[in-house]
Amino acid sequence: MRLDLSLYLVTDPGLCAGRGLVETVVAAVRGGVTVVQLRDKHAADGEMIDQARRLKAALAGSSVPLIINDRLAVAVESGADGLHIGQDDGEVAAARAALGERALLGLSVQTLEQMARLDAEHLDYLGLGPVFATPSKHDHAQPLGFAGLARLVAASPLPGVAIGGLKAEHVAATREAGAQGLAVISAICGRPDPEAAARAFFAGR
Ligand code: TZP
Ligand code: MG
Repeated sequence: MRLDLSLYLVTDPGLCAGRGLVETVVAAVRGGVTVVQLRDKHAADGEMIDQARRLKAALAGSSVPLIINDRLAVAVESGADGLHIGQDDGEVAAARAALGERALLGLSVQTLEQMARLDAEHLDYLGLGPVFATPSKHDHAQPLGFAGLARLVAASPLPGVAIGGLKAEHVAATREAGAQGLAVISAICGRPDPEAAARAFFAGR
């Protein structure tokens, strides 16, 4: 599947709960979201597989890939388009071997040290952040700011999507830092109108 990182929505069970996960995602995609990541730190695998299948069905006919956070077994079982893992979520090569060549595989990178020992051969893109401190991830690393983001992008052999406290007003600065797009939770999921919230990211382009 073609990967357009322009606006990457990461779901959150708390923030999306109000109007329902599928409804929120469908609205956000109408507003221009180009990638959806299903992220739920606490759901059982079975529940997440079920959610992934419902999301995959809702996204059928769109060109928006569905990526699973952390859980390789869920990505494989659910028929999702890919997996996103962190630095402590196992070996990139093992994930690639289990997923196959066609799946999308992303990795979170927070530091230049992590960038230096990247297994880029097996990866499609990187998540770079957090740009700002955010309540949406409790254990996040030291914020990079846009200068730190630019340093990571400059050292990266792969396309990067920036994450962490990003809002529509940060599109220009994120692009200037060299990232291909913005990944967000609360700027879309936590909004009363996720479609309009997504659309706002394209307002100045
Ligand atoms: N990884 C780094 S920051 C973050 C994740 C999953 C949370 C981003 O959420 P928000 O609400 O867009 O700041
Ligand atoms: Mg993880």
